[in-house]
Amino acid sequence: MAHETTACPLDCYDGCEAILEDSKLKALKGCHTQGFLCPHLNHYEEHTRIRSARYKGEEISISEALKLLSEMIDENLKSETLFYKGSGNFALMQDVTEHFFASIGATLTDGSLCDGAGEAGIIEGRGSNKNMPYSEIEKSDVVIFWGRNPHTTSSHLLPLIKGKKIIVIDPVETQIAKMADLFIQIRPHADLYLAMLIVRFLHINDMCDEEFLEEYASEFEDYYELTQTVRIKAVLEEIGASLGDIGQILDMLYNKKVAIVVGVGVQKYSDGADVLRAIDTILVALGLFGKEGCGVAYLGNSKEGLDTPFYTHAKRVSKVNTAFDEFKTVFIQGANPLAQMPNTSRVLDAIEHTSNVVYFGLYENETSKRANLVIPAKTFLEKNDIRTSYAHNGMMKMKAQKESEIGISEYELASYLCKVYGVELKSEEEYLAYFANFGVKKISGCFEVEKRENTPYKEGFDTDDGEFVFLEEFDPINMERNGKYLITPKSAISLNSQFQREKYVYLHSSCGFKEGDMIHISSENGVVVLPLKYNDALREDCVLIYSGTPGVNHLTPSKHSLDGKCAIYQESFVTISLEGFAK
Ligand SMILES: Nc1nc2c(c(=O)[nH]1)N[C@H]1C(S)=C(S)[C@@H](COP(=O)(O)OP(=O)(O)OC[C@H]3O[C@@H](n4cnc5c(=O)[nH]c(N)nc54)[C@H](O)[C@@H]3O)O[C@H]1N2
Ligand SMILES: Nc1nc2c(c(=O)[nH]1)N[C@H]1C(S)=C(S)[C@@H](COP(=O)(O)OP(=O)(O)OC[C@H]3O[C@@H](n4cnc5c(=O)[nH]c(N)nc54)[C@H](O)[C@@H]3O)O[C@H]1N2
Ligand code: SF4
Ligand SMILES: [Mo]
Repeated sequence: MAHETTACPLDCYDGCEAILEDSKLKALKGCHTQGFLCPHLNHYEEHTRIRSARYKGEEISISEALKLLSEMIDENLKSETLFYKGSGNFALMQDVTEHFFASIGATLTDGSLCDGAGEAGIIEGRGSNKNMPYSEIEKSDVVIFWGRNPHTTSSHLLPLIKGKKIIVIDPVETQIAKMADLFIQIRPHADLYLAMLIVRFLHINDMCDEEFLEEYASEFEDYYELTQTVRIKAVLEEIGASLGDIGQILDMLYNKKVAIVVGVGVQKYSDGADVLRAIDTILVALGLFGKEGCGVAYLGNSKEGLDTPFYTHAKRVSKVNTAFDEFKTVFIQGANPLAQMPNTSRVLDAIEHTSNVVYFGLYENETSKRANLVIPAKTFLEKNDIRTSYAHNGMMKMKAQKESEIGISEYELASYLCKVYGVELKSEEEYLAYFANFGVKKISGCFEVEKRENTPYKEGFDTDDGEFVFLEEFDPINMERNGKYLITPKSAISLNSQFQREKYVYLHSSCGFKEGDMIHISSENGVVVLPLKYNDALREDCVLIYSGTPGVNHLTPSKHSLDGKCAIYQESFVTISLEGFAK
């Protein structure tokens, strides 16, 4: 019997559609998936999940867990309960719990561990963050992968870029860098300068689209002046690019349909917003916004074009540096803050001083281990939902594929709590239908979010006067190295801290240490000790520890980006030594 399909719920650009057949997850082919899934979903059901609820280490039933949860909420002022949600499951019904907590006056979060700095920069320039979808990247001639690793994080883009000219700008020689027509192994945190210099040379070489600039970006001359403050020769030498590289970039971009595909690596810094704005400016100079096959593909807002049926008004604290111990009860859903928030020792100290820590998730991890109440969730295969993506315009229904005795869905949990506290809640079907209404079936037969455009900004930008707002000043990048750069990109075997976790530190083989040596890595925030593996795809001035590696965030600061309230994981330098020989 043919049954209805679901979609991968993970925090990933691709948002693949799938179906469970003969106990195996299979990809759909056609709308938003090219007939294959990635290792995460191919092995999804092999990962050991939490099977039962527990309180202070003792196994309890789900109904006992729910009762305990409501008692915890009752113990204190409602604002002393914090609802903290991560991105373990990206589907839309996941917010139904937020509806409950907001409705009773609990505290929620804002800010971002992910793409918030870059998004802020995009909004400052364009007035909104409307993304270039995959279907448009497919129409481009040239694709620049700027701090984005598609083989690991967006593999469904790869079939769409066959035959195109590829430029890669990354401190790591990634798989896509090996295939590229041009690869710039840039020094980390130097992208702002490179983006500014590209625009400067576009202008010098009369390659700018003057008509476009006059109509949609009339302050361009001022920006050009700003780019003149970057010293060409000295800066290029420092950042790992040459005049020849810039010349090649200009040749490859001129008169072409250009897609700049940007990831989160470039903006894990205090000035991350400026970086995205400066990258945008390259396409502004070329007049390529609002044109077919052209644009910047970053992480769009996955909820773009939708309204929420849920109550969301609440007092909020930042996700980056929340002081958990300022709350009596902390309810953590779909997240592992003890591994993924920056500055782990600070987070750990706060969690240990919080009376009630509730973990609602699928897997055991640092956070579940320290929670007094653990509630197992249902997997996406066992519940109904619907999702959208931050990289394409699809809307994917997620029909439950099987039943299970284990866990409770977000809707069931919210529905229990709403009943206890007299909060209004509609039926699950009504919410799902509400979301589905923002979708429309296209001629292709695929469902898409109706209000999203394939080529946004056709009639100018979404700023007050329709013009692009240029960067007017920037903080000069500190070219002094106080140690090595820490880069923490995504791993192919984990989805942040879900699934198989990495456990090594990676250094260039010229580092002076042996593979397998226990390396002591320290920053002003803390220390982690990890065994060494060589990776000659790295620059010699970089230390790579994948996101999700236990302990990595002992090294990272709990500060915010200047704009966008975003974590700045790569802002601090690290020093390395052999364990036992640390100063
Ligand atoms: N397999 C897998 N897929 C994932 C995830 C995962 O954990 N595993 N996580 C998901 C999530 S939450 C997100 S946000 C996305 C992120 O998707 P991506 O942005 O593609 O992921 P990253 O690996 O963080 O960064 C991409 C590249 O940026 C480079 N980079 C780091 N610092 C700099 C810099 O200063 N300048 C430049 N130019 N490049 C730099 C890194 O070397 C890396 O190759 O991936 C999603 N997909
Ligand atoms: N150093 C460093 N740190 C980083 C990053 C980095 O690049 N470097 N990346 C940052 C980024 S981009 C992100 S997005 C964050 C991600 O950080 P988190 O949002 O904390 O993500 P995960 O570590 O993947 O944890 C997700 C949890 O969700 C649970 N889960 C999965 N599915 C469901 C479900 O259906 N229901 C419920 N209730 N729970 C579920 C799983 O048990 C899992 O433990 O990490 C950030 N941390
Ligand atoms: S590529 Fe992304 S959306 Fe597709 S199956 Fe893998 S994790 Fe899920
Ligand atoms: Mo993310």
